[in-house]
Amino acid sequence: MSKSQVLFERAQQHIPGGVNSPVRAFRSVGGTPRFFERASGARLWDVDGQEYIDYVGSWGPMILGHAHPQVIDAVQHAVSRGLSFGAPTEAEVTLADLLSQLIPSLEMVRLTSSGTEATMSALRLARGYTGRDYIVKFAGCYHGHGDSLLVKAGSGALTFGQPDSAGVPACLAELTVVLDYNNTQQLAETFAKMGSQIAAVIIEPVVGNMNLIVPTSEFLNTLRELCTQYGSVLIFDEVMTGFRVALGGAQALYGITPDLSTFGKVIGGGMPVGAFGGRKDIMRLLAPLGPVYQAGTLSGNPVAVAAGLATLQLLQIPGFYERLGAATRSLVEGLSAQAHACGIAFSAQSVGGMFGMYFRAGVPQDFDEVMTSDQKMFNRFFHGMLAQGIYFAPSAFEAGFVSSAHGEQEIALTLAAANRVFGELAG
Ligand code: KE4
Repeated sequence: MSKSQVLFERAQQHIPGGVNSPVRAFRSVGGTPRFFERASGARLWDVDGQEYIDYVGSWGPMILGHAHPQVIDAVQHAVSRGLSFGAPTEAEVTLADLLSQLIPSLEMVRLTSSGTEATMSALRLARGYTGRDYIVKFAGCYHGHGDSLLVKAGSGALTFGQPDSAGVPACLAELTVVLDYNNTQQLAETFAKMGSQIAAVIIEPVVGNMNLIVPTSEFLNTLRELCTQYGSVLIFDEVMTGFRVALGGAQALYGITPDLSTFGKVIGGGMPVGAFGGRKDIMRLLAPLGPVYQAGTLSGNPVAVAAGLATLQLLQIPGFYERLGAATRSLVEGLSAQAHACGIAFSAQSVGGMFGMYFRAGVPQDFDEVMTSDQKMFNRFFHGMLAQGIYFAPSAFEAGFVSSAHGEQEIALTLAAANRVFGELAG
């Protein structure tokens, strides 16, 4: 037995499913999750000493690659001065100022320790601001595991066919209206019917949790117009897209100004940081200023903030996103070319440093089309690449991530491995 297998058996004694987050369990792809012991740049090493080129990047945070020296230095400096004070520090003010500078819609911002806290807090704030109860989300989008959002959710919930979690009271779930992503007509009809009752619409402006789905500009622009018309709060959940698809996030890429935005992942550089923020007139309702309560023992933690600040500084280097986008495009174009050469129904696309790949002929536009992808072929591809030392997300319903540490060599090695695996799949 491999050390990962031994550890996985042991882990299942006291940790449900042997993992601290379900999607890590390899349940949809089968086999044993790899237990990792170290990482550097674009590479991971598991407990059996196997090396992998990493396209999960801790599900997005590791945009600079693993263990970037400047991030490590910043964390070590912060750690040496104390781990947590539960009191304000200059670093979190600097991070708030920087986020507001890089994302102009963030007139004010509150830090949390996860993306889930950010989205659930943003929803509570929107309900408090509007005095309304209904929220709108889109099937296949995942916004963390807050009760109101575990309705037709994506990511791990979709992976395990549990888009609606047990334990969420029906009286709460019924306040979450679920629509179809990119269905502009359905959106307009829903607002015509109940717009004055909708507190907020929360959306992944580029979806990464039902694999990658790109919005149509008509859909996003109509959403913005309808929220403005009916006084509903438009929340861009940029936990994944923030600083991933562009320095200004998806809102910069598509030229849409949301009322609130949520962040996570990249802004912590691999450490636990989330954030939500936006219009001052809404954010002013937050305690201690206003009646909407929200809190967190480790919110703004100085060590986590140090990692985030060091990461965000490096992302501002001129040309960073051009290079990241080019590397990601070369990956998806190479994968598509090789699959097609082997006669495999395959498509792929990328937005900035995130990508989607689908075992279906065309790129999907919505949830229903994603579901027509050949999941069995994906699973065979996943394991074939894993055996070749290439680590993709262990789910057909997740996006992939490239870092600035993925150079020409890493892409070439990945495409060479894919050439072999596609050949086996076609054989
Ligand atoms: P966290 O609570 O996991 O930090 O963030 C929740 C969240 C919110 N919004 C979006 C758009 C997200 O993608 C996420 C979390 N993403 C998943 C990956 N698809 C995290 C991986 C996991 O659940 O283990």
